[in-house]
Amino acid sequence: MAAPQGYPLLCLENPLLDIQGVGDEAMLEKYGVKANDAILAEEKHMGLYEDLLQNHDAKLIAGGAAQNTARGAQYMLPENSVVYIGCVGKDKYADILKETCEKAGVHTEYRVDEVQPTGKCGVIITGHNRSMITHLAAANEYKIEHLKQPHIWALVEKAQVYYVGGYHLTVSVPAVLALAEEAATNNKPFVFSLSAPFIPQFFKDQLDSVIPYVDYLIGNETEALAFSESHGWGLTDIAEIAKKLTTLEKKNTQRPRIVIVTQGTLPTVTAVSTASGIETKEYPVHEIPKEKINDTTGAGDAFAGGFVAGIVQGKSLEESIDQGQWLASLSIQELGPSFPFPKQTY
Ligand code: 26A
Repeated sequence: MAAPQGYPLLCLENPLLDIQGVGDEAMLEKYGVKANDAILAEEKHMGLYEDLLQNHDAKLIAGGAAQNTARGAQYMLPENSVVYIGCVGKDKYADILKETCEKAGVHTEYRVDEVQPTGKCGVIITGHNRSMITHLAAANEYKIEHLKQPHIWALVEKAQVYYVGGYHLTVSVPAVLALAEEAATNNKPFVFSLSAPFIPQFFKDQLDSVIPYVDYLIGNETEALAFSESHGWGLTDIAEIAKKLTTLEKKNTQRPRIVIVTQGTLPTVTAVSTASGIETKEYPVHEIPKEKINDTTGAGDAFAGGFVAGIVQGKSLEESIDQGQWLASLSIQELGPSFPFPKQTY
């Protein structure tokens, strides 16, 4: 049952089940992937999922970048704070995703596709690297008509903050823009993640259509560099790229654009456009001892979760970033994009 008062945070993207196993160089070579890729699956990758399950003792873990972020945000917020939207199939994998969200207290409003199976992400772990190969399947069938149904749109209207993963630009730009318009028209924060270098590289036009609506743009250093390169900026300094991103067209002029670039264990860089110019800052991460790192898959999603929870709570930029870094440090001590139970408090 949907909460009658709605959910303050609404997230949209691709619900995926992660099939995660340990591989080696030979396996990466077999599928023609790099150690740290995030790509869409092609025909040559279709055997990967069975291979992971049969030969690499793969684990099934709830994934989908923004779905991880939704669970992360709910981890830090009062009950009934988050609703997540995306498209799944009619199968066991969808049941796992729904259950994981329910356990985390995230309300789901999935579109259920009758034909395609639930999307999956094959994750090949080699050391501290992870290569992600995504077969979107049902996740690719998300339709704006689902979002515009009266009972779903009512949740959109009641939401106070929106979080959309850039990965959704490969699926439904109209759905992303509908949320973006709702946010801009009503001066509600629209938070957007660049997700992966292939988004600015290969979905540049789609991305450029959404950027004017973005209040908080989150990415990591490789995504920022990919943005600079695909836009021919010739910039390689992260702070310079972040600065320039704040100057791009903005629809809602009541909010400055804020750009946040994470860099693994290096400090997080922010840029904010103010009346007196563009201000950049650096925030050190919450470093944990190397031996406590279990798996960094989803570290960025966890950061976004803690961060957006701060925005929902009306916290300052500094506090919101600190919450993101705290949640990321918890997540990398777990297997996959997960959070410790019993709950730790910030
Ligand atoms: C469209 N693509 C490629 C994707 C994804 C994705 N989530 C949505 N769309 N490719 C990988 N992921 C998710 O990223 C998380 C780690 O950050 C994986 O499911 C994984 O949980």
